[in-house]
Amino acid sequence: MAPTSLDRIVALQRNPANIRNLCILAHVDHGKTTLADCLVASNGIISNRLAGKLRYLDSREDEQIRGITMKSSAISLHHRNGDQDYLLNLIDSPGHVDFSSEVSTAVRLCDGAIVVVDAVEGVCPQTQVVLRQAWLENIRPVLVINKIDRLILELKLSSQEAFIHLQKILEQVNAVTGSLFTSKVLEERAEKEKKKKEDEKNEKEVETLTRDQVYDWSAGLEEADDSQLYFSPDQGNVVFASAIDGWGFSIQQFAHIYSQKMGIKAEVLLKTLWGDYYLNAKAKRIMKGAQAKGKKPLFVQLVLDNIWSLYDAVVTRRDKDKVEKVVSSLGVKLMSRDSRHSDPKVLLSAICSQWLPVSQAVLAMVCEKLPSPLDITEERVEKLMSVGARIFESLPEQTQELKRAFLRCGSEEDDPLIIFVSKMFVVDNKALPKNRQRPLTHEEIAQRRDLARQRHAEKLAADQTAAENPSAPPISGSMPQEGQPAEVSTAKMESLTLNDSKPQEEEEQQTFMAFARIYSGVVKKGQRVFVLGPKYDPAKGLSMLPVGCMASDCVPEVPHMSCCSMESLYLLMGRDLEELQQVPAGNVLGIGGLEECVLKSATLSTSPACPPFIPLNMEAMPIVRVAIEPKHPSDMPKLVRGMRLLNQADPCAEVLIQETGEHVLVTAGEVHLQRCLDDLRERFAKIEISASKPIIPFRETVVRPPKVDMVNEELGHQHKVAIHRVKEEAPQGRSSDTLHVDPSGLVTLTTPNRLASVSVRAAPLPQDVTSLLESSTELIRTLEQVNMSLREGRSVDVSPRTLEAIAGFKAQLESLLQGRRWRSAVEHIWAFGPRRYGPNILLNSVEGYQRPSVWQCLCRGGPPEAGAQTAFTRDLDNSIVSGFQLATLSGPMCEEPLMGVCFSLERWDVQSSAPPQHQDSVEEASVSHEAPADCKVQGSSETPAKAEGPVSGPSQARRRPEAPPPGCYGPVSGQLIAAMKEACRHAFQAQPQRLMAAMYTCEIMATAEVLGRVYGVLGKREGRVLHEEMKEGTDMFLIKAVLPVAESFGFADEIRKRTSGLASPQLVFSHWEVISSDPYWVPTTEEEYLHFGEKADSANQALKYTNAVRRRKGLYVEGKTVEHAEKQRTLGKNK
Ligand SMILES: Nc1nc2c(ncn2[C@@H]2O[C@H](COP(=O)(O)OP(=O)(O)OP(=O)(O)O)[C@@H](O)[C@H]2O)c(=O)[nH]1
Ligand SMILES: [Mg+2]
Repeated sequence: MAPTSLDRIVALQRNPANIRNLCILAHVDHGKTTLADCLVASNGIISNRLAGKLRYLDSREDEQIRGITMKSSAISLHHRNGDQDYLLNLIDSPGHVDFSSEVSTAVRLCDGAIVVVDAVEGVCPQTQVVLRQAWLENIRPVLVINKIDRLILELKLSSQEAFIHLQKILEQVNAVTGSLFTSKVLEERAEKEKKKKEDEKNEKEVETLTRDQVYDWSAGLEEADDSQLYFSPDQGNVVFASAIDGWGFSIQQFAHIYSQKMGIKAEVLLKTLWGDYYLNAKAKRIMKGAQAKGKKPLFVQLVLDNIWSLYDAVVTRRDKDKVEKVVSSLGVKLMSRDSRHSDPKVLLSAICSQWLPVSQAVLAMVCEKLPSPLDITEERVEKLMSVGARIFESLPEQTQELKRAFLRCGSEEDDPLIIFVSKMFVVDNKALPKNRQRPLTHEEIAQRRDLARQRHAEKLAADQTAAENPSAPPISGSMPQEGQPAEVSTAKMESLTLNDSKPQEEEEQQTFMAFARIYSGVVKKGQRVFVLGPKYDPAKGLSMLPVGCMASDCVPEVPHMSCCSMESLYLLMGRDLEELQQVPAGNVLGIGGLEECVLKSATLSTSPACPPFIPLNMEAMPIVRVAIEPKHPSDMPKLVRGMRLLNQADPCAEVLIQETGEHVLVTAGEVHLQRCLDDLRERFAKIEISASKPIIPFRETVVRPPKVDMVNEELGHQHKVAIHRVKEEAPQGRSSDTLHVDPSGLVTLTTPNRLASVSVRAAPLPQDVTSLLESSTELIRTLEQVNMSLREGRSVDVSPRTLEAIAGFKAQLESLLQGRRWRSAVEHIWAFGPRRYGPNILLNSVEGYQRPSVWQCLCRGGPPEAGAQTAFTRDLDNSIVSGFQLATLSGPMCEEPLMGVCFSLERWDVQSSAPPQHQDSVEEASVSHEAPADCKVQGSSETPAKAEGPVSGPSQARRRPEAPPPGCYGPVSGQLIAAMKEACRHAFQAQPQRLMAAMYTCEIMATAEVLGRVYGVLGKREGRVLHEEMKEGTDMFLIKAVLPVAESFGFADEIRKRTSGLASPQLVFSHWEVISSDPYWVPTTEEEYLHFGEKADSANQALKYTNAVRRRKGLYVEGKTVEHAEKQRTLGKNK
């Protein structure tokens, strides 16, 4: 079949009812790209023979070498289904966890998805993730159960066993969607209740929002329609396939075949083919209860048995006669080279791909079951348009009107243009249509043929003359031919050769391309549009811009908005691009020339009323960091540029410059890191680079004092030991009367000018609270934003859903923080940190100090009344928070962020003016040399780049009443920040300190033979097996384990090597775990001396990690000196 012409595709683009935007999603290696190959082959872009082997959409070299997909790429296909022509914009996505951000970028642009599941492996971790992603984006999935051939050839299941196995897989998939659906229905139900309640409240105006509500949980589930939701072959949303052998079918096809053969109605067959029905041959009737009566189910008898016997004849027994019979009964035509081929699989796929072509089955399902761009639901549009905590109804009216444009998906001139760019990617300039070698037209071929003949004739003639007249110089081409002078012909040849070769330089360059979807309007080449950043506020834009303002006008400066023109539009065709003049609504396209105004993703529109789309749901968290430097220092500018490009081209990679000046690259995992480094070397920087060892993140925390020592003996005085150390470690030169640590761990610190003092105590938060804080960062961030607005006196519309989430979060915290120690702690939360949303808490335990609660958005009655304290103290509130933020951002052990620590401020004295003896005391205490160090906190030198930092500095200074304190100390607010920070650090050190390590979870599937080796590798790397189970119906074991990130490098490779490639783990970041050993432990008791020796020099894992981090950061590390070194060498004499 010839490839579909560009004109045809352009024509199809204009009919959105027949467009399907879809992506292929699955766990790694379940066969997405192989399936995509089959679909691409159906359009004649690659040959059927190569389908499954070529992996056409894996266009990168490393993708081909490693055999995994690393980026999502799109291709437009044409399919004729019934009497309708369809345009399918297909996006293949990667399945490896490291690249799950690429999946997010693909899912956003689609309306539907093909979820592929391996028939042997079943539902795997990433399958669940992609199903959830599809769900979150409200796109409809269909299912392909792939690799059925493995059930026959590898697992050697009988057709009956395979049927049971397939049913189980279907159940597993449906269980995942079912749980997603249930939680959604319950959520909606809760929201409805909430609305009802609010209405009632408005009427009565008595009840508060936070009151607990009692739901009838089962209600709602019964009413909700879930028939569309589940995968079921009789619904037509499941295809069984073996992409590698090129076959696939839905039960519709078999129902159709057998209704003709057996004279049973197709509808009846459709309902009974998948299920507990059997065929009563005598009565020629379909009966229920196959299992109970021990009969063969219809699906086995009519469908699977055929396939099983085909494999048996062709692959297992190689029975030529039988094959011939089958071939003739199926009406399949075979080429003799296929039937003679030594590999039976070739013959098999030749038969199967004609009998049950997988592309037919899958594409028909896609056309029938997936929605077109016109079917976009109101719910999805509202979700896309409502950024953050805002409710759709609170958007400006003009913005709300755009919803209709989304729903209409119109391509008329007056439809507003709305485009979403989900990622930027690079293409080689070579691949651009303008630089590509276009295929020769017939005339050109004829012309070339003529020229070649002519050259040949000239050469012959020249030879002849040379032979006749040996003295003449043998210049070929100098002989004028009949009717055509020689000069012309050579000139032509030169021009042809010139056309073929491109300038060297151009070949090396890259072009950025935006991966985008157009939701409304029609985009034309050269058109100017507004580029709306994620923080753009349409209300602000509309108020600042004149009415009817266009992107082509000269627009005033609006925050987070810029203008750009669409330089070029492309149809994405896998490895190729085709240039387009305009693209109507509902299509996926590539846009060139946006690299200056779009970093990773953006919303483009001709209307300033358009809101930015909600950010992508990123599943992967960048966690692996490396510092990068060029091999030759002079290449630094190239590296900086290269890293900037890489940052733009990769949705997940982060690039930053650390305080130390190092260029750091943060990636999702080892494979991703490798790809980013390759990209830097070969594409973006084109220099030799060296990368440091991965920088492993740690967290610092405190724990309850241990009850037993290292040899499990009861311990009573450990606490005191810790306090001694704090005193010893107090920085030299600090007068001890500014710092006081009492035996219970309360640290009191006075500012250098003696005007203020703070008393802080640190305590570990319960583990559940820390996990809750960690999983609620988004919510805390929203809470902080709302509080910020309230503080500034602005009112915000917060959606009831967000309010409810905040109330739920508070209730959860209250239920977790129980007991005497935490009494009314939740009410007294002052701040979260670091960065105002981290997993540490600052508590207000100052008697009599009242401040607006962090939960003030929950009480509608406005901020509570201020307490008895002076306005001056409240002005300094911010300094305390900033000090806390700084302290939690980098801890005293190795300057890593804190986690799970609660600091409670128990006393806080501030004198608003200098006491009379102030000057004297300063001199007496001789702390003046310290002041600069403390003042520094205000500047940027001690403030890590990312910290929101001492935001209060200047503003506090302005607000500060009365005379400033003596110049050498700087403003009170600044000193307070430093004092608070130091107090927190000392309070932290007064408790038993521990390091926390980042942990991966990994699921490894392995056969029984290699199980032992897998355990070996896990054990060596400090991994812990959580559970192990046998996968039903297979001889595979599924092992779930946790592994410290610090030990994970090379883990996947080692496992693969040790098991000869039979097991390959996927590492996903899961949580932080306290390393139980104390890094500062020294033997104290007699037993400990006995057990560990005087120097206790057996490996202390925590100390090893701490020292490694300190060394990397250039901090002081206590080194071991060799006390008694002896030369071990024996010097030979007279040698
Ligand atoms: N036996 C069998 N193997 C298959 C089938 N389909 C794909 N494979 C093999 O499975 C492996 C992975 O196939 P891919 O198509 O690259 O898988 P993928 O889902 O695209 O993988 P990622 O993109 O890396 O997530 C390849 O070795 C294929 O040959 C099938 O139907 N049967
Ligand atoms: Mg792939």
